[in-house]
Amino acid sequence: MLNRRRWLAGSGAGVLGLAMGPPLLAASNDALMAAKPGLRQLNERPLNAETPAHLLADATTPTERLFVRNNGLLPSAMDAQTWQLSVAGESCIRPASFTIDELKTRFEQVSYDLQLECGGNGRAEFRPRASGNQWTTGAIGCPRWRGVRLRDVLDYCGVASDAVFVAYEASDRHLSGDPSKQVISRGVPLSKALEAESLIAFELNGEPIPELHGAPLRLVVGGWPGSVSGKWLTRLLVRNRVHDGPKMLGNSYRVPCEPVAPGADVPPGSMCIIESMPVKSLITSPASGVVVRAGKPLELSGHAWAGDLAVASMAISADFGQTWQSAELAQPRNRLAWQQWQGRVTLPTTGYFEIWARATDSLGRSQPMLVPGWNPKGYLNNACHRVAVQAVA
Ligand SMILES: Nc1nc2c(c(=O)[nH]1)N[C@H]1C(S)=C(S)[C@@H](COP(=O)(O)O)O[C@H]1N2
Ligand SMILES: [Mo]
Repeated sequence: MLNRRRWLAGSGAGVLGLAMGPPLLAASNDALMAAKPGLRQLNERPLNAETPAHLLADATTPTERLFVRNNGLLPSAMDAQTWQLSVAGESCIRPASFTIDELKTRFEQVSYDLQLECGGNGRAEFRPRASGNQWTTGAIGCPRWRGVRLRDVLDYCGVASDAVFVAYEASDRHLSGDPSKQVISRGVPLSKALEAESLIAFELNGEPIPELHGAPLRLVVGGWPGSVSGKWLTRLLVRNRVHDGPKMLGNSYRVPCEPVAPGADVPPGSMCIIESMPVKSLITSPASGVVVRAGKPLELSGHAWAGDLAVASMAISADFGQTWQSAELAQPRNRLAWQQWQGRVTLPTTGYFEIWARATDSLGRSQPMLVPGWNPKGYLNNACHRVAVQAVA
């Protein structure tokens, strides 16, 4: 990491460390990724990594298997003892500031499994190609978060009647090195912010949130693109207009308001902010490429999720979609947590097969087989997941 090189260069002089106290440096990429065995690193700066489907079998995603999406560089300090969260904005009646201890003692603590999916998950399949991280299927997870409700903190500070949006600011560092530039500052309409599951979180899977995932405090707003779940949260803004921070405008996390032909030029005025993520599913077992027995039952399993909605049914096919059968689908642990499904197929002959899985949401909308709705930045690809299996005698 550039930062580490700078530090090493500085420490050669011998005085920097003494003059400035202990180095408040984020760990190197190698050290951070050592805690993520099996993840596929997409780039170095910023650091991004996705999880192969067969490593996502757990109902509650372990931290070591949660994908990583950064738009900038980690903050230089992430100390839970001294961290402050301030609440302000045009429509905040009583601006305030809280330490993490104050948040923990003043407000009820709650814990939910909440799915976190990058809006660009599946981007690699768009043609013409969309720029950005070439995520395949692995920018999704559903770990357990613990924190306080965003709405309780907003109630405490008072939300004026003209409030329409709640946005976050964070302390990660811009790639340009310019300290006056924010990496990302996004938000959600007030109604989403006030949902019971929208959290200001300080724990991930029972531990303090680790550096990569937003230590020591982050927002978690399940069911919407991951980019609204601000990591390294320093400030909340109650806004009287749609938030206009970095990555709210242009093609960022926005899609054409009406469908466009692949490759079309879309004027900014015709782009709409992404809200709920669409229905989607994963096959976590078997892993793609496995060799199985022909004529013997093959157990299938995975997860399905549908943004703000629930998944109503799950179908599987082992013959390229010519016939489908329904899979068993469990209830979510809580609203906005993905649901587990299980099925079984018997491959009739030896040879190459694919298992396809298709979820349908509570409004009757199913995943498409092919990449849907081309958009300039390649968001919202919820095409069915397919895995390859080779059946042998
Ligand atoms: N401050 C800050 N928050 C952020 C980001 C970021 O770059 N900086 N990335 C966002 C995006 S695009 C996603 S998909 C999620 C990823 O969260 P994770 O790295 O914990 O998986 O964090 C969101 N929150
Ligand atoms: Mo994202």
